[in-house]
Amino acid sequence: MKTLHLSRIAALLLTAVPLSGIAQTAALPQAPAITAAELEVGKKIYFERCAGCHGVLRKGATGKNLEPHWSKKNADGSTQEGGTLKLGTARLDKIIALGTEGGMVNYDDILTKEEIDIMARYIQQPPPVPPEFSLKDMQDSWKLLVPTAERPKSQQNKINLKNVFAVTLRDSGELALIDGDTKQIWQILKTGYAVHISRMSASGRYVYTVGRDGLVTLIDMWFEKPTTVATIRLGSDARSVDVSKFKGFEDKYLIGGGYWPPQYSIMEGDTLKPLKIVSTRGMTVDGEYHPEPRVASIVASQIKPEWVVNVKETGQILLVDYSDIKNLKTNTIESAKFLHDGGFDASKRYFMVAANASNKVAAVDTKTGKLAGLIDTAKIPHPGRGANFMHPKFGPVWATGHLGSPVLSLISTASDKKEHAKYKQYNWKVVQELAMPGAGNLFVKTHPKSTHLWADMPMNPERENAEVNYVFDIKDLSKPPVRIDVAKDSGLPVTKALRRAVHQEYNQAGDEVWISLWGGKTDQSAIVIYDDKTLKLKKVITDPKMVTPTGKFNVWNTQHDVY
Ligand code: DHE
Repeated sequence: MKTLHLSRIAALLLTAVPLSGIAQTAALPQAPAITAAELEVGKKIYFERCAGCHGVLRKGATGKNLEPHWSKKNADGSTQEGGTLKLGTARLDKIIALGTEGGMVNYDDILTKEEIDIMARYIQQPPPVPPEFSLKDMQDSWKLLVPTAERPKSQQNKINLKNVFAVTLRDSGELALIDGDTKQIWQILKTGYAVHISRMSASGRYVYTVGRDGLVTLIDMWFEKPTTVATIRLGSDARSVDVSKFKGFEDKYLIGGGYWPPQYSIMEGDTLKPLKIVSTRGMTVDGEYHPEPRVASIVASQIKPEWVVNVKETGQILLVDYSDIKNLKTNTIESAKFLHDGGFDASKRYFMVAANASNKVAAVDTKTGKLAGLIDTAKIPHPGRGANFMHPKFGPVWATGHLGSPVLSLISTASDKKEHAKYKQYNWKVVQELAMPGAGNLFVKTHPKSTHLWADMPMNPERENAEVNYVFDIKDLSKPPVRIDVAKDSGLPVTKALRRAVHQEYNQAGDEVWISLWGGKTDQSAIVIYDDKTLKLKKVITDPKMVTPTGKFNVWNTQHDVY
């Protein structure tokens, strides 16, 4: 058996992620041998790299079930059995190193051979169960660094806040705030481990970020320099936050969605003081109990005092009414399992959410509180927030890309406008699939002022695909898309690690597109900016601190759901 060098183990265990409370269950005698130190390494790597797709309890979601042994009843009454023990170390080694056609990415450029071997043996052991996280735990983790009374009463800087971009620096656990007008880095702030998304307060003053370690950071942009004014933990693993946006509730509440424990938490918007936790454990749409239904995307309605909370494993979409937190009213909408990311349609009445491993998109009518449509799509839809535009033939459509299929799907969305009545026949159907050169797309984007639809493919294993974007002409979708080599345009040297061109974001004016180059863990990288009309390179923002940039959130567009 290969052993891992001790200093490497020590380095791996130096972590900001609060894993110490996760007790490892007893080793399985029939599983391959693993030392106590290797178990700790496996636990850390699993949490950081695998839990997002496979679940903490390894019951599977976007990724496959990774329990040592599982059995399930098929519809015809037969029983199917499987598990990591059955696959064995050699096969698991290969899957982890090289990935699979099913969408599992290769880890041979991220993990060492020894680490891959540890992981192949680690996942044949039973999953350790992390501790729960109560309101008291949230309270204890809460740091109000600058009380509201000590904050500025007006904006103390000359920055055009509406055009600021909050940029995730994934592996450095930081957030860069970039002035979209001058394209200068305004400030880089420490945030949680692998900070995931940023959302803006309804007023546009505050930025909220959430990290994979469950840490929420509240940044006030009214100071001369952006300042972290409060932090709190939601648990040990989280992905989503949003604010209360309805009139009268601006900047009042924040909601955070937990992966572990599976629950959502409501906090005061301007202080992060914890107010309430609601568990999402319960029954799937198929009527089976699930112990780990994680909270995926959350979005704030602008037409009601409600959040749309998408519960991944159960396929239940919750409309949570925040007008009375003490007597919380929740409307539960049945859709399809494995809910993940999504965004509003152009009218902002319908929320479109991917049920990714079910190959479906659900459309929620936030006005009536009902499911408007459940649309079959190509494999593994992954929209980000999606892209809305007028299709020359089918009227208003919302677009999603696919992680598992080389197409973009255009779904017709309903509209109250009289002149759109003729498109009703197409509503909640995939009206067109646009061919992409491969699978592995994560994000698509357009803007109401644009005639372009941008699509990335960062999870495609080929360098020539992962490092580029494709741009479709919305006025003539029969034209082949234009290939934009983002990595090449950055002017940065070619590195061993892929420089994945990921996530597009428009500036406030809607005439520039910003794309991140997600490079190696320590490589200097860049944000590459294009003129949306001419598709010509406009500017490269690079800096020694620009390491692993991924998601970017323009204040105005995020605040107003413009995409
Ligand atoms: Fe994300 C959004 C979960 C991996 C970049 N990601 C989301 C959302 C969820 C989610 C639930 C929706 C939040 C919302 O709208 O409220 N992401 C997960 C995972 O579980 C997964 C698959 C694995 C994991 O371990 O986290 C995962 N995500 C990634 C990445 O590896 C990405 C590409 C790079 C990174 O920074 O980690 C990544 N996810 C993003 C981005 C968004 C996002 C940029 C927001 C898109 C937007 O435009 O709103």
